[in-house]
This record gives sequence, C-alpha cells and structure tokens, in this order.
Amino acid sequence: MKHLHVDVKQDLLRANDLLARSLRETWVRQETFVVNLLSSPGSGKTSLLEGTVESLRSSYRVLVLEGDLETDRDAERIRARGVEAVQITTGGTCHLEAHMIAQVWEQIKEKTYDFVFIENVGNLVCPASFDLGEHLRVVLLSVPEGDDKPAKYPKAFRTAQWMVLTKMDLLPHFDFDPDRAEAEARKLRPDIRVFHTSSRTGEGLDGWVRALILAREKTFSRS
Ligand SMILES: Nc1nc2c(ncn2[C@@H]2O[C@H](COP(=O)(O)OP(=O)(O)OP(=O)(O)O)[C@@H](O)[C@H]2O)c(=O)[nH]1
Ligand SMILES: [Mg+2]
Repeated sequence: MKHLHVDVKQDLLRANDLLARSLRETWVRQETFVVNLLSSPGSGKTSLLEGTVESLRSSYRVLVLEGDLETDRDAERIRARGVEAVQITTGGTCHLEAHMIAQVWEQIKEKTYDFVFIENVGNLVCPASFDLGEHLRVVLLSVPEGDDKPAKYPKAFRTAQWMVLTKMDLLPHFDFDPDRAEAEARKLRPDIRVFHTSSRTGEGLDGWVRALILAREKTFSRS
C-alpha cells in the first residue's frame, strides 16, 4: 500500500507537470508573463499585489488569479484596484494545481494579458510541489515569521527564482536579520534574487515592479 500511495502521487505530479508545460507554451505564444506567488498565510501576498497592479495597470493588461481555501475576499481587494481578478476556491486543498488554472483559462481564452499573477493558497509547503506553468516563482517571507524559515521549509525557497522579504517596516520590532534570511535562502538556491518591501510604507515597491517588467521583456525578447 505504501508503494501504491507513492505511485499515485508521482502520477498526479506527472500529470500536473504535463498540463503546466502546455499552459506555459500557450502563455509564451501570447507573450503573457505569469508569476506564481507562494508564502505562509498572511505574509502579505495580496498586499504586495495590490501595490503591484496599481503600478502596472495603466500600461499593461493585468489579471490576478486568487487561490484560497474559502472566500473571495482577496479577489475583491484586487478588483477594488480596478484590475480583473478571478477567485479559485479550492474547498480545502492546500495548494493550486495546473488543472485549476487550465479551467480558468478555458473560460477566458479569447482574452490575452501581459501579466498574470497567481496568488497561491497561503501555505509554505504544499504549493511548492505544483508547477502552474508560471515563468517566475516568487516566495514571500515576512519579518514577523522569522529569518529561520528557509531552512525549515526548503522546497519553497529552492524552487523560487525570487524571494521577497515583506513587512520591512516592522524590522525595529522583531528579531529578524534580513542578511541571515538571505544567507539561509542562498544555501538552498545560490542565485535567488532578493527584494525588500513594505506595503505599509511603499519601500522597495518601485524596484520590484521594474524588475517584473524587465523579467517579462527578457522572457519574450527574440535575440
Ligand atoms: N506592517 C505591515 N503589515 C502588512 C504589510 N503587508 C501586509 N500587511 C498586513 O498583513 C496582513 C496580511 O496581509 P495579506 O496581504 O492579506 O497577506 P496574504 O499573504 O495575502 O494572506 P493570505 O491570502 O491569507 O495567505 C494584513 O493585515 C496586512 O495589512 C506590510 O508591508 N507591513
Ligand atoms: Mg491573500
């Protein structure tokens, strides 16, 4: 039985990866840059996205897919910024899977976007195993969570190209060392790119948005 369990999981992951690959091919054709955001509950994913879409919306076509166990509150927060958002409620599943994204894409396939942001379900473990076809995976770590988290939840930090240290305005109140968090993450992924942001003060948001625009251009440049 133990082996059967493992095989089922492997099959599931293989099917997910095949579907994710086909989603990525579609998005490359459409020049849609897709970003998958992962973090613990409450690390500031929606807050970061609120500021991000606000900056991008005048020049780019932006869509946000919001993954949650229940409620469409996060999608409402994005819509309040004048940007399209689709809520995917997983009804208990602790991560998004490629077939959930594919279902959304079936509905909206006639429309194209420059940026799609996928806010994964708040969880630092499960989402790390599921490729959603994204071009860029970003893990968020907030100051109150502690700088030891990369070592404790390695897969999220090993599979993300970028890490955002969020809630930097809270640094004076917590025993959090950004350099230690970065060093811990680099042990898992030496080339991880690190941003420092605060959605409260706006610190670091311009640099983060500029980096996203450049990453999109680089992905679709035909040099
Ligand atoms: N001080 C401070 N608080 C923040 C910052 N960003 C977010 N918060 C607060 O942290 C809480 C959670 O923020 P969200 O953006 O909802 O976090 P999330 O990661 O989207 O949460 P889930 O979707 O539930 O996983 C809210 O009360 C925010 O106001 C920040 O930069 N500084
Ligand atoms: Mg959220």
